[in-house]
Amino acid sequence: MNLMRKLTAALAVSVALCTAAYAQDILLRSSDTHPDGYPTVEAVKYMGELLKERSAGRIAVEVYHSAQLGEEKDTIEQTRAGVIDLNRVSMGPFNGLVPETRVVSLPYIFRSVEHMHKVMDGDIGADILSGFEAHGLVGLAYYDGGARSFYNREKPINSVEDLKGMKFRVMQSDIFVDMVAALGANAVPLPYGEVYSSIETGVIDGAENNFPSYESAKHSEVAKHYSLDEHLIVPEVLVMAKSSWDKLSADDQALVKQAARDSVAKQRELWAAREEASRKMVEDAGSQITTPDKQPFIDAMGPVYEKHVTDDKLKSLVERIRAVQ
Ligand code: GTR
Repeated sequence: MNLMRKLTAALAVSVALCTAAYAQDILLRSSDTHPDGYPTVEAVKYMGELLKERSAGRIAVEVYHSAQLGEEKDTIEQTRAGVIDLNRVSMGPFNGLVPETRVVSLPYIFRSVEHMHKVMDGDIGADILSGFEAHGLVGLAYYDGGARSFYNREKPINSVEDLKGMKFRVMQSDIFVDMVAALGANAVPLPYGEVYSSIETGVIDGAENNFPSYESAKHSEVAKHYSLDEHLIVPEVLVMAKSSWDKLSADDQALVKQAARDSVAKQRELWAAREEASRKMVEDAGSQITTPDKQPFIDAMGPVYEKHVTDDKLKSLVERIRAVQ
């Protein structure tokens, strides 16, 4: 009887342990440079809600917004090291690491946001996403980042000539440095968090970004001239640490991938609304928007393509992207 009781107790403990192991929460920590409420931050939160619901509470996502975990270049390294599980970043800062991301960082590679969607939602997008795997990351989904244009504290920009000799901050990638040089201006690669004070103190004349970043990072307070030249349409990407991914069961991996995919439509919806709202906000606060003829800007990009589109893989990606109607 005594033995029976002991056996039953032992069984109860192991059942409890198994259940505990099964019910154990998986917490995925996610990084974003943008403030709370920004479309990318909200989209990853939404993905977290979907995951929680679909895993019956086992998997949760915690979003650390406002660069709480660091600037993008650093968080990319921390994600590769598995310290951060998820990271929502621009494709730009990946240029030195993941060669496939270079093609979407070429100026005027996309004719429009619709063209970018078609490309990224199809085979080419899938090929680029799989390029992250060799670098300790799993590419989960693309988000919208709209079009990026130049803004500055000095004067309205109506032509390429107006940019001559000016100093602009760019994301940390050699392609963007050469892009600015091709326009006759000077590029200063800096982390996002240093842009406001660098413009304010006159270390640089301006930067380049979409309306929601220009507005939410308050660059619009210190650089009132925004010129809609739309030289870059760089998608945002959501990546996961390969080591965090490998810890998940195949079923949970599928849940994560699907929730990420399902957050894309939500992000696009939030993005469209925020782009319009941000533009209105900065205009109301006194920003002057000019709309220069884009063709001379496009024509000036020849040297950037000549220098950076050299290997066959990139050449074929450029051709494939251009062929998408
Ligand atoms: C934003 C982008 C960020 C960051 C930033 C920058 O548009 O969403 O991920 O790359 O630009 O310019 O550093």
